[in-house]
Amino acid sequence: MSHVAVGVDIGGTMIKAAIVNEEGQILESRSAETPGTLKEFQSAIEAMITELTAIHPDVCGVGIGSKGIIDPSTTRVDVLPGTLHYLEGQNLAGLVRPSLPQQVPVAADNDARVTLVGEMTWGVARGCHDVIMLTLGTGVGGGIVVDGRIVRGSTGVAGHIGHYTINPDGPPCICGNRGCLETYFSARAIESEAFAAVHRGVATSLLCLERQPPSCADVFAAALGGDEIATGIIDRATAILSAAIAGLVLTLDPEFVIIGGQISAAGERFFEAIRKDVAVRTRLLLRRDVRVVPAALQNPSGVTGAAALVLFPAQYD
Ligand code: BMX
Ligand code: ZN
Repeated sequence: MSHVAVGVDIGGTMIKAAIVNEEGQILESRSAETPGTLKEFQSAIEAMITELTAIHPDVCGVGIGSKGIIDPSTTRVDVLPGTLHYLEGQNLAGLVRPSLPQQVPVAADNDARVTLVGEMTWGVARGCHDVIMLTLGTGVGGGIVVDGRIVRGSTGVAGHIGHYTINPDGPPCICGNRGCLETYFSARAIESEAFAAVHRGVATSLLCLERQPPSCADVFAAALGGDEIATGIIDRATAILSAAIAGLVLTLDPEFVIIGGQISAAGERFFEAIRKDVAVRTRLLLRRDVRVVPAALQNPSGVTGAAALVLFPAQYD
């Protein structure tokens, strides 16, 4: 009989939990807006896991992907600036264990890294040796595979592509740096640009939206509808993203690049713009056009990868 596990994805906007089987299928799922306090977080995660394990009490464990720097050996959140700062110093295993029906293993790692684990287990990265993954969401997450193994670095921080310095004098970032990639391309960065345009009263369809300030999805939709301001915001952000990807490609020479996260649903026009710019920037040295592909496991891809941490522990320790 196929084992099942609980996969949990702790993101900047939503927290999600699901029962996932060994085929990577989601059997049950729950989600909630990311709470603002530890107490609210604890009750939200407890409610989700209690509901899911009431339906599937035979779970073999819980895997957790979270923003920030997570110590997989203890599940401690070592660093987590921004809206989830209250989790810093917490052991994620300790937060979920009270809701579990029996003593089962609890594993945790950075959310982008576990999303890549999902792609290595059931998605486009199966059997790959050298791959870069970016998760384009509230922030920009990263995961890197070199010689078939996930790169963690000397203290587990490796892969934080979102904090690659794009412009030394750029906007301040939650990580304490300035001009990080995610201050130019991420849902928050795109929404900040849209808010600024609306705030200045610029002629754009974004002004007429009922929901203010516009969401990242609203900006992409307005660009698709031909709105010049929205198109400019998306094109400028995408040009910076693809330049950063070109730098990563020449640094790591991956077989291909995977793009996941909520923004990857922006469609073929978005991917084509990235592929073209990355090719122009890297073709001479690389002598090939590196493939840039969407993640196979669509949202909530983070929960399936998280579940893989406990469904197939031997592969990712
Ligand atoms: C941030 C960083 C990463 C996280 C990524 C995606 C921090 C420093 N978060 O770059 O750890 O993987 O965002 O976050 O706290 P998400 O909100 O898009 O899931
Ligand atoms: Zn940063």
